[in-house]
Amino acid sequence: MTINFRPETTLVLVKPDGVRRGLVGEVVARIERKNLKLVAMQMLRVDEDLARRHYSAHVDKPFFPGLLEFITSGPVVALAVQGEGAVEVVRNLMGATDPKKAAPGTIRGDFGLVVTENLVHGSDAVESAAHELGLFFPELFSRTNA
Ligand code: D4T
Repeated sequence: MTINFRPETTLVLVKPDGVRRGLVGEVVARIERKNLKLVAMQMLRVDEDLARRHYSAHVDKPFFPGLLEFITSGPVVALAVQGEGAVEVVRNLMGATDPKKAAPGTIRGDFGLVVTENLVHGSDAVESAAHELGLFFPELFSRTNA
């Protein structure tokens, strides 16, 4: 089975801190009540290879080693989320990268405190969403249906 990338589709991760703190349902509920559609969902452990692919833009950043250790530290929940403007809508639901600056009412604003444990990931553009959906759901999303 494959899933079409249209309507616009984005990748959301509930990161290891979000899973450890029991916030999977909270994140899913916020996505659903926004009337976005959940089209795939999987709990998995991110290994070092997947982490390096997913965070390839950050390999040279000083925080990369810590980021690698964190994202591989426990299971994550990957979600494929669909709807008009899904990429931007999800980023707005999540709030700013640094939870200290994230507005109250957003996921990071309501539940996060430090940037190294910011609970969720959402693709930052339609193009990166296609790439990331292929990484986390290779059987469902491939470049051929992008
Ligand atoms: P992700 O990619 O997790 O959705 O986060 P953002 O898109 O909002 O932010 P990002 O790509 O700039 O950062 C990726 C990831 O690295 C962590 N991080 C970030 C960190 O540990 N220390 C830092 O100083 C920064 C800037 C948090 C998110």
